Amino acid sequence: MDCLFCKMERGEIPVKKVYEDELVFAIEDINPQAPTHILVIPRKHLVNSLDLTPEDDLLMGAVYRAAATLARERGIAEGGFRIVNNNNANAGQSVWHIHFHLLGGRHFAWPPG
Ligand code: D5M
Repeated sequence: MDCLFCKMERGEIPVKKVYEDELVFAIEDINPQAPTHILVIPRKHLVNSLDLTPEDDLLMGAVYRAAATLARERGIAEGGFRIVNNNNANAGQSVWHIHFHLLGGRHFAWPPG
């Protein structure tokens, strides 16, 4: 499949995985928007949250637990962090394989831009 994150998952594009387990892996974002900006990526190819089915409930738990583990490892847990998932055009989704941005290390405004 011609999908950037699937190619990373299969090892066809070399990338440093900063976390991995059976269900997800994580990489540094190429265009960081905060001092910590990591992408938590399900191994399974789903386009975005609209593709989720009940069989992905375990996967979503793995995503959030991986993000929390990474937040603690990077020292951003107590200060505060965001987990962001962009879905479709208005949200700015640019890679069509579901992924979750872990952002931290600075203050974030609300509402988001
Ligand atoms: O987020 C897609 C994110 O993917 C965006 O923040 C850039 C990142 N990206 C794109 N290509 C790469 C590579 N090769 N390595 C690391 N990060 C990458 P979205 O929510 O779809 O806009």
